[in-house]
Amino acid sequence: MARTILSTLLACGVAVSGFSAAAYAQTAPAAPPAATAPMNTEEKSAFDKNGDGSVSKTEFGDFMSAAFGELDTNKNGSLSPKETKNVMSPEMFKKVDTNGDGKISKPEFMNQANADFKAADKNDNGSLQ
Ligand SMILES: [Ca+2]
Ligand SMILES: [Ca+2]
Ligand SMILES: [Ca+2]
Repeated sequence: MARTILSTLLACGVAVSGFSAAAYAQTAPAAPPAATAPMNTEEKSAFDKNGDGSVSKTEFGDFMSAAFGELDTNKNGSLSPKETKNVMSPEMFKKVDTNGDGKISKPEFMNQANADFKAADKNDNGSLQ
């Protein structure tokens, strides 16, 4: 089963501000990919900054943007396979690196984030409940 960046980030508990160790619970092999399952409260609170109980595309984008910054440990504006080894398989890296230059740029990362959001937004209303 293809895992999304979202589910992988959640599974690995990327140290984005506000993100809690609760995400580590998701590493159990039986856990469904987060993008296809309703988010639990802990997951949602990491995204839902305005606390209205749903995750808007803006909130999701802000989270993923912050995640990119966290992952880019050498702050050169792109992600190397080394920087993403904890959250992405080599296959996923290749998929996200759409121009195949061996680095994930922020636009490439955000494109994938948008695709993940769309996939999770089953009823297409622009927010995740
Ligand atoms: Ca919200
Ligand atoms: Ca980097
Ligand atoms: Ca690239």
